Amino acid sequence: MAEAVEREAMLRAIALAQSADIPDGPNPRVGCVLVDAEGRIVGEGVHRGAGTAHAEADALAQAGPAAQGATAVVTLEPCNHTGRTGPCSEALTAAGVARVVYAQADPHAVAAGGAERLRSAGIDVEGGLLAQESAALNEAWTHAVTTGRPFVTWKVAATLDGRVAASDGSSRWITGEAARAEVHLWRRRCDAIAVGTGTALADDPELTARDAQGALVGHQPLRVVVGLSDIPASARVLDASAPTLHLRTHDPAEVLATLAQREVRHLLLEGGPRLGSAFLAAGLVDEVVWYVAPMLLGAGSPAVADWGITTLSDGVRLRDVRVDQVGEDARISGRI
Ligand code: AOF
Ligand code: ZN
Repeated sequence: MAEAVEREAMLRAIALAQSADIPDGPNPRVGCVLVDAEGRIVGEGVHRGAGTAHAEADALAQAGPAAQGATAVVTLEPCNHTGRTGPCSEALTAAGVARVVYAQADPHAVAAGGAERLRSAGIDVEGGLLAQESAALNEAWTHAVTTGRPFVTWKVAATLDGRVAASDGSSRWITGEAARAEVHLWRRRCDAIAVGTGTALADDPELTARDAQGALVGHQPLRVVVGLSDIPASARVLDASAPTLHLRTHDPAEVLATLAQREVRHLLLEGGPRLGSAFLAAGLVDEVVWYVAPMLLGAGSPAVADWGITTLSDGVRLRDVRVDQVGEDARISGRI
C-alpha cells in the first residue's frame, strides 16, 4: 500500500487518540485505523481508559469482516499480554489483518512483544512511522512505564519576590483567576496531587479538580499528603470528593515507589516549600510550572526551602524553557 496512505492513516490515528477525553487511570492514549487494499478506511478505534477495549479491538469491532486483508495503523505497538483485556496481537491475527504499521514501540515491559508475535504469525509488520508524534501523546505514561516511577510536575504560585505566603500565613490568592483555572486543568491531567502535611494543615486545601463554577469535574486525581504529622479528620483533603492517601514519610523516592505501585503515571506536586525542595534535592522533579504574580511582599515563606545550595554554579537551571502570560500573571515552565 502506498506509503502516503499509511502516513495519512497514522495522522488520523493520532487525531483519534487525542480526541478521547484524558483517559482516567493508568493507560496510554492510543488510536487505530484499519485501511483496506484500496486505501479505504474500514474501521477506526480509540482507547478510552483502563478496563475498556484497546484501540485495535475497538477498530476491529467496527470493521467486522472488512478487517480481513486490511492494514492496521496504530499509534502504539499492539500489546501481547492479557491484562484487563486480551492481547491485541492475537485479535489482529484472528481477524486476518495482513499488515500492521505502528508508531511507538511499547515501552511497557508487561505488554511488549506484540510486533514479534505478529511477525511469527506471518503478518507484515513495520514500526516507527510518526513515532515521535505518537510518543508525544503519552509523555508522562512513557516516562512512568520506562523508569518505573511517575513523571513529576512541580507547580508553584509565587509573588514577584518568590514568596508563597505572607508572614501571617495568608496565601489566598496570590495568582489571578486565569492562572487558578489552569491549575484545575493540570489537576485533571494528572493521576495524583501531592502536598506536604505543613501545607495541608496551614492552607486546608481541597486538592480537587473543579470547573469555573466550582463543581467537581469527572475524573478526580488521588490526593496525597506527605509527612509525619496527623491530619485532622475535618481537613478538606479528607472529604468525600476524592480518595486520599497519607504517606507518613519524608522520602520522595518512597512516595514515588508507593504511587508507582498504584499505577500513578503523573504526579502533580503542589507544595509547600519543603516538599518541593525535598523532591528537587532528590533529583525527582521532571518538570516545573511556575506562576509568578505581579505582587510584592518583602516577607513571608519563600517558594523553595533551602536545600543546601551555597554557590551559583550548583543552582538548578531549567531547560526547554517557556514563558507565557496567563491573565496578569506569568507562567514560566521547563524541564529539569
Ligand atoms: C491501552 N490501550 O489501546 C493499547 C494498549 O491493562 P491493559 O490490559 O488495558 O493493558 C494496558 C497496556 O497495554 C498498556 O500499558 C500498553 O502497554 C498496552 N497497549 N493499552 O490501554 C490500547 N494498545
Ligand atoms: Zn492491546
